Amino acid sequence: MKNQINDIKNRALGEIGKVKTFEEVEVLRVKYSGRKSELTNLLRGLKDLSPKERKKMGELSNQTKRVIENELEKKELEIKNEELSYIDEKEKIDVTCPGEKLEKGHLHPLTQIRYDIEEIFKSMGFLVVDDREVEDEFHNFDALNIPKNHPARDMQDTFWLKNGSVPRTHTSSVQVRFMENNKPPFRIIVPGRVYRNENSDATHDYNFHQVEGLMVAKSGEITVANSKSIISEFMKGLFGEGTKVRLRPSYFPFVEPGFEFDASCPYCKGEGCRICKGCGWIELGGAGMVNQNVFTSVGLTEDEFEGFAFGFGIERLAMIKYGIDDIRLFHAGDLRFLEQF
Ligand code: FA5
Repeated sequence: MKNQINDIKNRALGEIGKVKTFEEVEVLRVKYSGRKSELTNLLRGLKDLSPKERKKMGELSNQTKRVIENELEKKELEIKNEELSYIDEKEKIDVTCPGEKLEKGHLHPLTQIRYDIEEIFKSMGFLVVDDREVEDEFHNFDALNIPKNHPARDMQDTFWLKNGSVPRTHTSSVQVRFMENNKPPFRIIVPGRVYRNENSDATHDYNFHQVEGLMVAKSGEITVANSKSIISEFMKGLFGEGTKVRLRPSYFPFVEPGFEFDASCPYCKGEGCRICKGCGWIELGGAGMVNQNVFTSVGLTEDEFEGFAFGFGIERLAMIKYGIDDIRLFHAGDLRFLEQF
């Protein structure tokens, strides 16, 4: 029996040495120290031994059981420590390490400048409005005193849709819609996307943004001087206090008189540089006193009201503000460009 007990002990210790998980330890506990273990079975034969031998074997088996149980407990502790040091290693936080930089997106430069423009005009009491991008011929052309077959239509190359609609060529169409539904006095700006059937180059795109404006009141209450002062305030707000504005006579069918607006170049302050092509001034958009034909086409009585309108290209304003020399960069989706804003 002594040999059998020693054999059980040696096998148990050998197997305990090899296990790696709590589950395996549990299997060995049942096998070597449980109520149905080999050792317990063997002890059933004690009754057949002499009293002296029974006592010796009893003691040896108890001692063996304790050794096996001790080994099982040691093994359990060992597995537990291994698990803890693995967790320690894996989840270790080095508080001295620099944190990971999170990539944060931001507004597109055209959206940023549009918000700036809106803020400047809102501070002068203007309302920001917009409407549909696909227009009918009446709102994009006819109501703006651009009759059919009039050469003025060629000034704005148009994408014509099969059903006769047009992706708006300017946001003046929204001003027509606004006047149809609102009686003067009012002052509005219309920032929005426009479309023109033309080739793109460094300063032209076929899809760009405009901010057009309209201020209307009773006849005699608004003059060209008002328009110059509002537009000067806008330019100073956008490009800085020192910015000067000049008007040049020009022609747009929806205004009379009409003019074009130039701002003094914010880079060379009028001295002449690469951005302003040496002339000290940058052409930014058109303006003028609203032609009375426009008022009558939206149902307002001729000569009852007067007002001024203006229209600028938002990309062009952004190019000047940020010193960008190619308009196509705005829509190219190149992160190296966009991340600079
Ligand atoms: C107009 O669209 C007029 N509706 C503006 C206006 C309103 C004049 C009220 C008078 C009174 P124009 O076609 O010039 O005008 O366009 C206005 C501005 O849009 C231009 O000065 C320019 O800044 C910008 N622009 C015009 N064409 C393009 C283009 N292809 N790409 C980028 N910007 C353009």
